[in-house]
Amino acid sequence: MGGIASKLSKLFKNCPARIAMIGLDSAGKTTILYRFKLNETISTIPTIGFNVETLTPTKGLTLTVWDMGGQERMRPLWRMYLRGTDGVLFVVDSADRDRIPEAREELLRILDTPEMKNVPLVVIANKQDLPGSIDCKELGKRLQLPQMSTRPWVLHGACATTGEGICESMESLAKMVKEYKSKNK
Ligand SMILES: Nc1nc2c(ncn2[C@@H]2O[C@H](COP(=O)(O)OP(=O)(O)O)[C@@H](O)[C@H]2O)c(=O)[nH]1
Ligand SMILES: [Mg+2]
Repeated sequence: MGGIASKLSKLFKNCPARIAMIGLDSAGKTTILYRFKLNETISTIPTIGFNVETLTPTKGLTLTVWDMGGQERMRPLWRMYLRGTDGVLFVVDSADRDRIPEAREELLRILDTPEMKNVPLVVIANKQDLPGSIDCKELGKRLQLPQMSTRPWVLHGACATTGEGICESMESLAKMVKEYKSKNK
């Protein structure tokens, strides 16, 4: 099968990248990480009310991962972790309709910082397998993605439990990060 792990090493071989992987709790972030078949243990930096995982699924690719939501006072900390970010992976539970507005708010809050200006965004519309999940196009609208003027963004439907859509998301991410870095550095 080859799998996502070997794909990742190819994608990011000549493109070292620092990626922030974020989303509300239960969106599916840990499940996606599991698909990368990480051998190393995830290092968690515990701060009261704010757990950040920093991991390297493959040489050159650094992921910082945390659950967002209801942590306005943690904002200075996010900003510290966001410094030097080359791309954002935003994971959404497409079936959790009630929390889409909250997800949108948190996303906009993150992107609306000087550190994140024009940093490319890949949205993973996760849990597409669940009945009643919102389709990609509608989710994009609800997250107000079309309103982003200068930021490159893309949205992929996915199912983290089967792995569907995860490869595609990482391919887009690698491509966009490459473009971003060639323009900005
Ligand atoms: N049906 C379905 N369940 C999923 C999917 N992705 C994750 N889950 C489940 O959603 C729950 C939360 O996932 P988790 O990865 O822990 O979310 P996190 O809080 O963002 O790390 C777990 O029970 C997962 O098994 C998916 O694509 N489809
Ligand atoms: Mg998790």
